[in-house]
Amino acid sequence: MTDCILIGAPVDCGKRRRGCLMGPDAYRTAGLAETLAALGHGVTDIGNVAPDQVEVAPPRNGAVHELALNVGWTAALMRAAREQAPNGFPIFMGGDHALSLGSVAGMAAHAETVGRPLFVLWLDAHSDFHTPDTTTTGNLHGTPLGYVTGREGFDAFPALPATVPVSQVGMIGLRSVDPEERAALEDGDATLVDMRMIDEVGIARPLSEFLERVEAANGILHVSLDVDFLDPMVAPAVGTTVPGGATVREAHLAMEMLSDSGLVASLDLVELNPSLDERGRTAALMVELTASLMGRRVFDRPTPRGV
Ligand code: NNH
Ligand code: MN
Ligand code: MN
Ligand code: MN
Repeated sequence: MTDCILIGAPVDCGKRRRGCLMGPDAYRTAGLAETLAALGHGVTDIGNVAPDQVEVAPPRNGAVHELALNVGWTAALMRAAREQAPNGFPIFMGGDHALSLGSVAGMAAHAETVGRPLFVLWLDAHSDFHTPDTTTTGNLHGTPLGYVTGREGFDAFPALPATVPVSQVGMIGLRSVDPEERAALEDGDATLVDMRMIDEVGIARPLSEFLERVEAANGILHVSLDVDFLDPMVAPAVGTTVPGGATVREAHLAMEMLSDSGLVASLDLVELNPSLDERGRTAALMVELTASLMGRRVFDRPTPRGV
């Protein structure tokens, strides 16, 4: 039994297309709390966090969108993560991926407090390794891994209480990496698993190799699940669809293996844009994947309601 703490993070400033602010309520409507409770977990929904009000100097890169609001969210969510992590298993209901500047930075601080290294698993079509200086779109949802690993260019953002070494980051599902991100990733030692590797060897092998490293280091793991990790045919409710993504079973297998590992300490559910969904199917799939991460076995799956 785990004490799940649902944290609403209706961040919608990490890109131009609006709608992710409805994400937390879409997860509530899809029955996230009830699903976790039915698995025997304790569930507390603390409601939605609000961004801090901050003022910042204008960004060097004129393309950057909504810098002050993104900084305000980062400060508020970093604080929420540090406050809630000692009480249970935080689940950040997004909100776009800019929320992870705060959630991951806060979990890194928590990990340091408990004396264990934080590893981060990024399930995403994108590497999100930009900085405010390198982004060409100006969309800060493309920067959280740049921030938490301590790349330069984030001077407007809160100082990191603890950074996550690039060697402790695993990215699985990659199929859209910008040239500046690629150049920076080539200098580092992140674990990079693109869709071709998943096609060739499956998702299980690279994931279990990564989990073995987390375990060997006595680490704890933060999982950041971007809707666009999934193939748009099964998860249409995201602004940045990239064809050729993970299948339903690849995603569930990853979650089942993560559950078995016992290493996961916290989760982000990001980029769900309910205005792009089809009868709630993407929100429902994200809830099902969360259930697999929290221990639901294939054989435990309940008969669907309403049939
Ligand atoms: N790399 C692109 C950018 O920086 C896309 C980022 N978009 C995402 N990331 N959806 O997950 O704008
Ligand atoms: Mn992302
Ligand atoms: Mn993405
Ligand atoms: Mn970009």
